[in-house]
Amino acid sequence: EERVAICPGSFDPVTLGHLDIIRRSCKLFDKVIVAVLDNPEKKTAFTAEERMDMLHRCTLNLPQVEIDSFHGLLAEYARQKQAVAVVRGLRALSDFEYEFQMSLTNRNLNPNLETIFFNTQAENMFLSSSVVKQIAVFGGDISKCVPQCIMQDINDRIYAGGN
Ligand code: COD
Repeated sequence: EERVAICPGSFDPVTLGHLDIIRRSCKLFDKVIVAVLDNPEKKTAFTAEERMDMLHRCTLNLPQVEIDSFHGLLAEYARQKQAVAVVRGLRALSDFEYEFQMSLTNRNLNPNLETIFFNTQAENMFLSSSVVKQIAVFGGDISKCVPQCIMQDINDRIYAGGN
């Protein structure tokens, strides 16, 4: 039977930190659904469609990956997809409390759902979508933060000196 995992997130935009977690999930699961939270109340730099399109372009080399979006509860979405696990990344101790609470909540809502954590690679320790946006707004170099294929999308949208 096919073992499905979900990598949920905002991916606003996807970074090399996200891609590392996605790639490593592919080693453990038959199918990895990268699920973009589509929450109109949450202000994002990119629409859900744009975030999915960037994810798609960055994961063409990973045949097990499927890009999707979801709204509402992750536990419910996981049930629909018959996923056995949610995969999350942990950067620092500061990620722990939020992640711990989220995993307990998700398991209360869906007892069949396990959350597993991958520790970050040292070079991605301080990398987040927010950091990428902060660098890009001032025209800084984001080439160590995101894949080449989406750099233009980010600079076009974020760089304050652009048009
Ligand atoms: N290194 C390693 N991992 C990283 C790095 C990095 N540099 N950067 C990000 N990651 C990991 C994150 O730890 C996370 O696991 C994943 O990549 C996605 O990150 P983000 O920041 O894009 O995603 P979040 O944290 O905004 O996603 C939150 C959810 C959308 C999963 C959450 O809000 C949710 O499930 N919402 C739906 C409502 C719900 O079900 N709520 C109940 C649960 S409390």
